[in-house]
Amino acid sequence: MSPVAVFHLFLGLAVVVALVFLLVARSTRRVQEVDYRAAAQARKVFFFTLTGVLTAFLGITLPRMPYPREGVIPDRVVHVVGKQFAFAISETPIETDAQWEEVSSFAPPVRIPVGSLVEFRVTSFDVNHGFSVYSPRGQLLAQTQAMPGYINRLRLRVNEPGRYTVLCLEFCGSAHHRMRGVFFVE
Ligand SMILES: [Cu+2]
Repeated sequence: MSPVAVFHLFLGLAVVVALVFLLVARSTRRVQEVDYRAAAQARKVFFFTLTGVLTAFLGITLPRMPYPREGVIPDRVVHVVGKQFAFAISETPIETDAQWEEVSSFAPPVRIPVGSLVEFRVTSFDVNHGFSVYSPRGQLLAQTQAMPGYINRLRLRVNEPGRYTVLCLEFCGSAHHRMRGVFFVE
């Protein structure tokens, strides 16, 4: 689903929620007899339905978590370091500010064979950043935090060839909106 479609879906749902609130607010103007037994019954049905729906969602989504699993070896390891206001993305570790400068400003973008399972090892040299990967069609595929002092591992199988964009999803300062990176899948 494209980001614009998601935004429209959100707008539609927001209108529905606002209408429900309005209806409830209006309904409180009239005094009504309340059947407490029926209300308790409805609450029970609501509780069990909600629990069922949430359990089903957990069952469907938990196995798709993009975190490393025992015994699965990634095809490629890509090192990512965020720093105000760019990402350095490289297949060799980035350990110093000089290396970060070199990689983020001059190194050619990383190229990954299509279909690879990539493990991104993500960290930051200054403040918290958000590391998010967008497909060539602009879909948000996965994201994790880039945190100073930690290496967060994010795994992603890249099945679509093209130019992938990395954006920062954590407000990190004045030029946060310009903070981006790129890699290619081919
Ligand atoms: Cu940022």
